Amino acid sequence: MFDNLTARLKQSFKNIRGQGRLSEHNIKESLREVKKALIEADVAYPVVKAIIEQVRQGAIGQKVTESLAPGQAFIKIVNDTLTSIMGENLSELNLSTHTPTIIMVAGLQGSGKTTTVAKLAYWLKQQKNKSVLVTSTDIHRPAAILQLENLAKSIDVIFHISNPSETPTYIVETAIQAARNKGIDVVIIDTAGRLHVDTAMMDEIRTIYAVSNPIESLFVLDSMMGQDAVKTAKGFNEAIPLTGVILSKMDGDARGGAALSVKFTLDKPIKFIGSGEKVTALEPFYPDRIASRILGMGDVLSLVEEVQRHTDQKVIQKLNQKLQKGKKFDLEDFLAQLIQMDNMGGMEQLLSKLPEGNSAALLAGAKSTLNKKLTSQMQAIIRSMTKKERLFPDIIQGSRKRRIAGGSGTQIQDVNRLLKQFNQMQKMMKRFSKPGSMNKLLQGLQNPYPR
Ligand SMILES: Nc1nc2c(ncn2[C@@H]2O[C@H](COP(=O)(O)OP(=O)(O)OP(=O)(O)O)[C@@H](O)[C@H]2O)c(=O)[nH]1
Ligand SMILES: [Mg+2]
Repeated sequence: MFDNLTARLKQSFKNIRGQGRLSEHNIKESLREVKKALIEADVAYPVVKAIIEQVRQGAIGQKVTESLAPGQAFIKIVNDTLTSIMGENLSELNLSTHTPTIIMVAGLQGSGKTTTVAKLAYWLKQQKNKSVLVTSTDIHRPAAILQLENLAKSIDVIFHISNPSETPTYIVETAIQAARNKGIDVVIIDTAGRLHVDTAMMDEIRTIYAVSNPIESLFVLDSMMGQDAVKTAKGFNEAIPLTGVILSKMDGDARGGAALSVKFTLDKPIKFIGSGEKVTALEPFYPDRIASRILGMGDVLSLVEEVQRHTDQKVIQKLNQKLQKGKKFDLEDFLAQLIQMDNMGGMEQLLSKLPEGNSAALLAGAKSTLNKKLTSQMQAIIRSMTKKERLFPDIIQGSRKRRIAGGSGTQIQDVNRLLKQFNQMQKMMKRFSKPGSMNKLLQGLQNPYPR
């Protein structure tokens, strides 16, 4: 996410290093670079202009601050500007209505609406402790209703069954009635995808809006489509009053255009971002954290939150106690860690949130080797070991290796690589088991601007 933009912006900051203080003159070159980077990232032109102007004003008006070097001061100004252009603060989902709270999603074909309905239902259930009912008014695409039904089943959320022979009005009315009868907190309504803003489909979505009278009408915007999608959102907003946007597919090579353009162009907040096909891949949109991600400073807060949300604290505590007692990290522990990583959507996604710097460098090596496919392969290898082998990895030699490779459908080299990675992990764990070392790691994370 944002890789290109991040790299380009970094380049632009280089020019300011070593300057005495910020001035109209010495920021000129950097501003030009920032502008180029934003345009390349497919940010809408009026937004680019607004950002550049705001950064310029901020830089010139900058008092000489003792604590920040000019380069850092400039980065901070860009950071603050990007944050404000994206809406400054988290825009929360409005749940403060009489139950059931009605939420509807709309958007272009294939933008990720149905997936997002499931993600949102799961998020409401997990994070807000809400009971949720979902229903589909997509009577146009065969299998659309079944798709939602399967997703609902997978997250154990109530699915209100509908049928292509029914009208959207009937579906919405019966779904809301069912939710009332069952005392459900939130109803989420999926709608059919629209190829473009055509009259018949727009009439249909207007009807669905009128019948359901939702407190939240959310536009699911495929971030890979960039600022074009933002324009379409404007068209939708003329048909039904949108209350916010969910950016989907932020895990792809979205260049940042959509994230930076939505609030300014549409004057609607981004409420969530989706970053994967799994139902867990949804997070609230914090403009400040995203700005930090864009600037390559990582996103420590989301990272910490995500780790807490997905890790089994008991497993961690057990491991900590074990290490504190001076016991060795073994392959059983390694397996437990790999499983946790999977729960977190893979190492890759997690590490993308780390700031660059000392501690990230330490993990950068891991990033290249620990992709998702590999973690499941690694798990398979460990599962093919005997208990004794897991506890005393040193005994894994020639014939054992061959047996393990055979059992896990891998090659001897794969087993060797896993053992090597395990050794590295064991060393790292040894370092972290010393009192105070964890604090040091955290300090590294909290100082994204090493001088
Ligand atoms: N990588 C990635 N894929 C996503 C994300 N959200 C949705 N998808 C994928 O995008 C495709 C379309 O998703 P759907 O949820 O069916 O989209 P839709 O808007 O309901 O599509 P229609 O109902 O046909 O208009 C599916 O293959 C999803 O798995 C995301 O955040 N990241
Ligand atoms: Mg759909």
